[in-house]
Amino acid sequence: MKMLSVAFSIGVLLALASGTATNSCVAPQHLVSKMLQRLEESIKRDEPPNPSVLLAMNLVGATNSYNHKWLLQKIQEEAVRRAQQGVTSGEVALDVLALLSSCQNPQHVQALGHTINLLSILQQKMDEEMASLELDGVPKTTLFSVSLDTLSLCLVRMGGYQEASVVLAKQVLNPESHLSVDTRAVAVLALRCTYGRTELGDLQDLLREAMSTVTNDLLDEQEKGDGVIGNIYSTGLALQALVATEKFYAPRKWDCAQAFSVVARHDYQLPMAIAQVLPALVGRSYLEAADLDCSSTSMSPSFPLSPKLGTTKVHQPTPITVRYSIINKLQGKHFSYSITVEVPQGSTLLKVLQAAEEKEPHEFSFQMEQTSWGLMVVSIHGLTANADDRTYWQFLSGGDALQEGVGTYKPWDGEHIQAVFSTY
Ligand code: B12
Repeated sequence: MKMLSVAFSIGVLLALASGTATNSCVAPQHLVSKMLQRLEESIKRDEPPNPSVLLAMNLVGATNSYNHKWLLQKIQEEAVRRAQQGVTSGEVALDVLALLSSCQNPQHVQALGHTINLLSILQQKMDEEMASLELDGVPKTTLFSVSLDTLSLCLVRMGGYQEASVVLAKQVLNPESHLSVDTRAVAVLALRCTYGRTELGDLQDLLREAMSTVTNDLLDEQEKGDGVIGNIYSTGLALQALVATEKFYAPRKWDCAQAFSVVARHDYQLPMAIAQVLPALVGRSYLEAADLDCSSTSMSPSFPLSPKLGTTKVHQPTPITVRYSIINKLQGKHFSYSITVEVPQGSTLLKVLQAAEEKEPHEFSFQMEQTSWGLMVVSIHGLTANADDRTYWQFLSGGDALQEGVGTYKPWDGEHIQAVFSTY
């Protein structure tokens, strides 16, 4: 059943890709199928619905499953629920992109007996981001989210996106900004949208310069990284940016085959990571979220979302020793504690944190929150990260920031992991 649905989705995908994709860069079909299947299997009825997953499925044309329908409905319900509780600008923007790509009107989101206007909420959130940028030089959340906001508002042609694009363009052009590849990539998608919607010569010049600078930097990074742009998890968004901006780095050519082969070699597991890279594999990007053809109404057979049958491992893996330190030299009463724990080989970093807490609960207590990328550590030793202060718990090994969170990173024997209270 499951294979049938995926096969059907791929059929739709290929039909769409051959009919509409303008970019010659399309990854091998088996890679796209594998990633799509993983993405569809990640949809769990007992977990919060992820708008980035729906957006990616729509962009590759995998829209005709009951799974898809279920996800859309849950995202609408969650949007209504969150509108009453409090939500960040980026969260609203991702909901808007997911709904637009499902051919739903974000101005009338109906669920749970209420109707909300997501666009007016987004507009208001964007105003708050811009006010903060003007006052403090930093947004209320992050420039990553402001880029998502700008892209969403631009796609629906709602006010505010041109001013925001000017800010984003200046930020990406400022070498002092030190923006991550992920942020620069989403900013480029937003700028590309605005570029296509403005007649103002000065604005076009600024946007062209910003897009050309960033995309050439991304291509340089790809050359330097043998196909990887930034790290393996930022590569997805970077590929989307390159898909959408060909004419801004022309006559330079993009070796998309090299980038795709890097993606093919990496065993992506996290739904978010797959959702960010998948659209680029079929020559698409978030820029096309509002241009999709939703006329097809037929449904593929549903496949039951049964839990995977667990394979119980019987052998006991050998233990490894990991040193773990927690350091706060930033706020309140400074502290620094270290501990050495034993965990089975192949354990995630989370196991190390749990073992440390079990051994010395007074020092190594910690708390986590579920997010779209999995479990994020929000508090250690009673010290809690705070978006208003822009503080967070950063994880490092040998002085380098880890590229994965505690739920997936697997420490090696003898490794020293540090959790350092930091600002972003
Ligand atoms: C902004 C950002 C942050 C900010 C979030 C601050 C904030 N209040 O907004 C800060 C600086 C705190 C952060 C921290 C980390 N991040 Co970060 N982050 C991002 C970024 C650039 C954008 C996320 C975002 O805002 N999305 C839009 C909003 C609307 O969606 P959202 O679902 O609500 O976003 C939330 C989650 O993304 C969550 N989050 C952010 N980063 C991470 C990382 C992990 C592992 C988890 C579980 C959650 C999480 O915070 C967001 C706000 O609440 C992404 C890039 C990307 N490609 O997605 C990287 C990214 C998600 N982060 C990453 C990493 C590795 C980390 C750290 C582990 C780095 C480190 N060495 O310490 C830490 C988390 C450590 C911990 N305490 O558990 C990786 C994750 C890769 C992976 N395989 O898991 C990414 C993909 C960057 C990359 N290319 O390497 N991050």
